[in-house]
Amino acid sequence: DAAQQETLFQTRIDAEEKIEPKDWMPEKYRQNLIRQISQHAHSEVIGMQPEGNWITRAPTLHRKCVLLAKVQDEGGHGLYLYSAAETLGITREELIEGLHSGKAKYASIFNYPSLTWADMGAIGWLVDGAAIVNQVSLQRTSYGPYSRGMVRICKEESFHQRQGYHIMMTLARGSAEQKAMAQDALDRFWWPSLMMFGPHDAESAHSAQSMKWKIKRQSNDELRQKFVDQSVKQAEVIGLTIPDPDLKWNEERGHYDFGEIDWEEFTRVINGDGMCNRQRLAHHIRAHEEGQWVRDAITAHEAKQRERAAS
Ligand code: FAQ
Repeated sequence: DAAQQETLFQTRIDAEEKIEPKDWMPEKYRQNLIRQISQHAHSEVIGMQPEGNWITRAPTLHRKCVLLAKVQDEGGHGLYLYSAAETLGITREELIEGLHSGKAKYASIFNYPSLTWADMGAIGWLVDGAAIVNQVSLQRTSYGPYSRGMVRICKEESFHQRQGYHIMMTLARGSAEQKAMAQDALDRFWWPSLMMFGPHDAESAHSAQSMKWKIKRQSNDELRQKFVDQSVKQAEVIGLTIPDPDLKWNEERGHYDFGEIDWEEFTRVINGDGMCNRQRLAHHIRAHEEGQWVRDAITAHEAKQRERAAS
């Protein structure tokens, strides 16, 4: 019966077995995974916009090639993740509909504008940096297709992080104006990057169950702390200052203490009222509508192939 199946399922999870698409799973496990993976996929795809904004204005041909490749990678990550979500019995159309209707979320960070070239540095360094900390942990998630997707995504993401850090390093070593531009990007992206890890553990609606099912392997606060600890040294090396007067090494804890996130801003942005929420969604809807003829052409081509194979 159902209770027995649930116990057996938890035994498999506790034994570190991966759950595969055709295995029995509790309905809430399935729904929670669809929510998290779809949010993750939408983030990758919406995340192409802030950087896409700078491809035509990259300062050198080399930087342009790198940025172009990076943005394409994010689109690819979105596709792996949509495929992983589809193995749970939801269609691509339903997933996109969830994004367009506002039912499904995507990472709050992509609702902040990219104002200068230095933002390409800050996004790669901090946003991809935060994404990696989270995704390295998710490589061990209990759902097989998600876990395997994360392994590949992490490899690409670490290159993204380094290209961003390299932009910041170059600007920080440049003229006074360039260094100021890098500092300004850090000032604007620091706090939103910390918000990427989600609410405090005590406030996190899904954490307890997701940790039990090993969908999540480390908590929001644990991962955020890890990110802060690694970023402090990286900022020091390039001579930039993290905009947090409360940031201080805590010998006893063996970690940096840091200031409180503006949770009112966080709530506002995840509920649709950030600086760029409307623009990001409108852009996605327009691109999706403009791409309808491609989907129609593929469907027509497939139908023709099937017809030919049958005759
Ligand atoms: N933004 O109970 P929790 C990338 C939502 S990296 C928006 O703690 P959970 C790469 C949460 O979904 C970014 N919504 O939830 C890239 C839930 O929503 P509900 C993508 C947020 O799931 C780099 C509610 O609040 N990475 O794209 C945020 O246990 C550069 C309650 O929160 C991932 O998605 C937020 N920051 O923990 C691309 C990683 N935080 O139920 C381009 C996978 C929370 O109300 C350029 N996801 N929410 O609909 C996760 O690890 C988890 O879902 C967390 C949240 C940790 C994000």
